[in-house]
Amino acid sequence: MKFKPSIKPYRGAAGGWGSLEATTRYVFDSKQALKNLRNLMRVNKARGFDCPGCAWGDDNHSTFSFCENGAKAVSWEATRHAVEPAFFAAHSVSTLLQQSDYFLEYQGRLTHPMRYNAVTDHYQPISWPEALALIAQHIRQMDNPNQIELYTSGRASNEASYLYQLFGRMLGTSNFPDCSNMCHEASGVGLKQSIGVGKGTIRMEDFTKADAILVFGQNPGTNHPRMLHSLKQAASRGARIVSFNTLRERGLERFADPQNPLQMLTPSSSPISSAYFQPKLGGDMATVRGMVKALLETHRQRLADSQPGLFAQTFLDRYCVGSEAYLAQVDATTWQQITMQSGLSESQLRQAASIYQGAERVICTWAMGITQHKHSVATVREITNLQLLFGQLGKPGAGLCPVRGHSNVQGNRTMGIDEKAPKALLDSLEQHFGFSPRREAGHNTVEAIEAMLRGEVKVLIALGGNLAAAAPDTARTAQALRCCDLTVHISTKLNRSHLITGKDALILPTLGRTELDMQASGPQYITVEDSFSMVHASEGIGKPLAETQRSETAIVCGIANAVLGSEKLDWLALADDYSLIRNHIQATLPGFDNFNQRCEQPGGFYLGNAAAELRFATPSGKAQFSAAPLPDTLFPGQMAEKAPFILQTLRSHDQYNTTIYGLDDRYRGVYGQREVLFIHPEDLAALGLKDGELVEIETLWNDGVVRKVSGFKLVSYAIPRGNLAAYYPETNPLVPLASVGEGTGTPTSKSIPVTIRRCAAAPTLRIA
Ligand SMILES: Nc1nc2c(c(=O)[nH]1)N[C@H]1C(S)=C(S)[C@@H](COP(=O)(O)OP(=O)(O)OC[C@H]3O[C@@H](n4cnc5c(=O)[nH]c(N)nc54)[C@H](O)[C@@H]3O)O[C@H]1N2
Ligand SMILES: Nc1nc2c(c(=O)[nH]1)N[C@H]1C(S)=C(S)[C@@H](COP(=O)(O)OP(=O)(O)OC[C@H]3O[C@@H](n4cnc5c(=O)[nH]c(N)nc54)[C@H](O)[C@@H]3O)O[C@H]1N2
Ligand SMILES: [Mo]
Repeated sequence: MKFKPSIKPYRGAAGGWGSLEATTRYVFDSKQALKNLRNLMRVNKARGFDCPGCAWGDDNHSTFSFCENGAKAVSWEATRHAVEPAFFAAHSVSTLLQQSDYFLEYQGRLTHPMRYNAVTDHYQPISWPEALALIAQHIRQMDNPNQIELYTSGRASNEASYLYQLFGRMLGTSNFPDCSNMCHEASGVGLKQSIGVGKGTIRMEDFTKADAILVFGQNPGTNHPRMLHSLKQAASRGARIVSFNTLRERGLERFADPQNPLQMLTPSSSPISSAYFQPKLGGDMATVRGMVKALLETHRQRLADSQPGLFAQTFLDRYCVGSEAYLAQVDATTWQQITMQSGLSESQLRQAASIYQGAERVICTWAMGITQHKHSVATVREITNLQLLFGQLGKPGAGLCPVRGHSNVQGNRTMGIDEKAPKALLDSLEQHFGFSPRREAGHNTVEAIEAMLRGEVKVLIALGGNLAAAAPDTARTAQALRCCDLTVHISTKLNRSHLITGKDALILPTLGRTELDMQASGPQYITVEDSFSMVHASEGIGKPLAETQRSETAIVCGIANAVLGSEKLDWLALADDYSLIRNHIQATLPGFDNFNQRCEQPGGFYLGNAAAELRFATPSGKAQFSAAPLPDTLFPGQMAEKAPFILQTLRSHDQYNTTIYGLDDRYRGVYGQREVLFIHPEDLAALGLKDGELVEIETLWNDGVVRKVSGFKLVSYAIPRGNLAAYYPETNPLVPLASVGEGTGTPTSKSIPVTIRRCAAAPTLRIA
């Protein structure tokens, strides 16, 4: 890693030599080079483990299919560095709090269960039986079951997360805040309202058949690098790829394939996008509205000329309701509103519309640029409206594709990690296990933090993740964690959440996905579900670093057994043999028939998607157009109108959420630093500021709380005027807890009204 900070434009393509070089650097830098390579070769194969990187699917074709960022994720987990009791004896919690997120995780893997001692301010070792007994004791002291919050991060397996929610429901709560609440919640909510199922409708092979692929608010070059292969293959057979992104992202512009040696030998790279539009932050609903307005005009013109219209009329008549009301709303939306909100010109929108019109089969994909706004549900539904008008559902090469983040976040929801679980799931659990689960909705992530702040939460258990750094409003989140009587983190690596403790606190060290999971009945595999509803087995091979580490599944069973005993369910027997857990899953969830047998299938099995078969589980039984007007204001808060800038918080190339692998963001030309602020050069000039100057960023909000970070270096960038971008989690102190998406509760991490001013101070550690 280079420590000397510099900014220099990246001239290469995404994914090419630069990428392979960085990958090999990560693999060979590690003391475990050979083991890592062996692991990589098995990543995402029929046998072997599922890549703990992103939730993209597997094509099972190329023999060495891994990406640079998957390699980082695997190497990071496979480190032989250990954070042992001696480490905690040497460092107090207060001194560790002064360290960066990069430093904390870099120390290595957690090996022993540890309990915080408030008197000495150090973590001390505790045995597993004592740790589990302590959890049970705290839970028994609660006045009611809703004083517990059970957080989940999306890496947990199907088996562990199923038992985790079952434990919580048997205890009597439905408080299951999870990372998805901060991520793709809007996709789930919006799609459910429109098409009756909260998941994507396409399968991976649809990318080989699409004529056009529209990519909204997503940076696949960094966050879903294997998606670049699908995009590149599509582009090279002539499909049109249209990118809508506030920033110019290298990975969406050009791509060279590290799996394709011939291409690597030439300096050229394939263009990915045939058109690249840069809407303003939050401008995508207006963008799609503009495309539909242009298409509607052509449609009407055609009908007037006695030609067949553009829209899929038979499809609309048979499968949809509400298209008339929607088109009336499109008529009522003026070009002026559209161009103002989208930041794109009428001619750009007409160009996008004409590409759409020219394609027989269209896929729309999206990620956080769509879901982390105030009006994200409305935007997801607007994209769905467009697809419905053209009947782009229920046929090969077409459909809707929210590209998920964490590798098993979709599986977690399927397994019942859901604070608003569907009735069918609760009925089925009730019937199979013979208890009455709570029917009222529980807390999502922001509600959980608010409940902690009110002093209503006694116990927080986190199955993975790093709530302290990932959640918004860092200072308030820290205060919230400190209000708990007991915080428990089931983790692979040391992170900030371990250092901001409840009155009592435990760290429980767990195995990672790449490691051998040996239980009483022999080695175990777990299962995961990708963004394409494919469920497949994942079996680790690496030797665990310490015998004191336990699998997530075993830890969840241990907690449940300590709290609930074995009368209703023999939790420990389930931990001995995960196939028994899969039998329960099969008995209670649709689509999992012959679950254990089907795990043997290379590539796994498809869970199915009713909407993709044109069956719509909506109140009308049909796909429902949304007729929402464009929002009056795009941004949250009463002061947004006056804000000179809107800031989005996003990921660099060298990070996995709150895990910081390094300090470079190669495709954006940033090296050796993370505290940068991307800004339009004319905005710089207008403010009388220069590249490289340091600024402080302050949120404009109306609750009297000052939310400010300082020491961010200005970097001119291809970004719309009035928009800014900076990395998360450093900017999470700026996101007000109360600023959440409508109907989702998702923090509006991509639209924070801010002001900036020059500052002299060097960066200071600003977390809690
Ligand atoms: N290597 C790596 N892989 C990851 C992750 C990681 O941190 N590192 N995180 C995982 C997780 S949990 C997730 S959710 C995904 C996240 O995957 P992404 O959604 O790609 O993640 P972000 O970095 O938040 O990038 C948001 C993108 O949307 C654009 N954008 C922001 N706002 C808008 C907008 O209003 N309109 C439009 N059109 N564009 C906008 C930004 O410029 C940026 O390109 O990646 C997953 N994969
Ligand atoms: N401002 C801002 N905030 C955001 C976002 C944003 O774009 N902007 N993005 C949001 C999104 S999309 C997401 S998904 C959340 C992410 O929120 P989280 O999922 O809570 O955070 P991560 O950084 O992914 O969690 C990393 C930690 O997980 C633990 N870990 C890693 N692997 C394993 C494992 O196999 N098992 C277990 N038990 N633990 C493991 C390690 O201890 C590591 O420190 O952040 C959200 N926060
Ligand atoms: Mo995510």
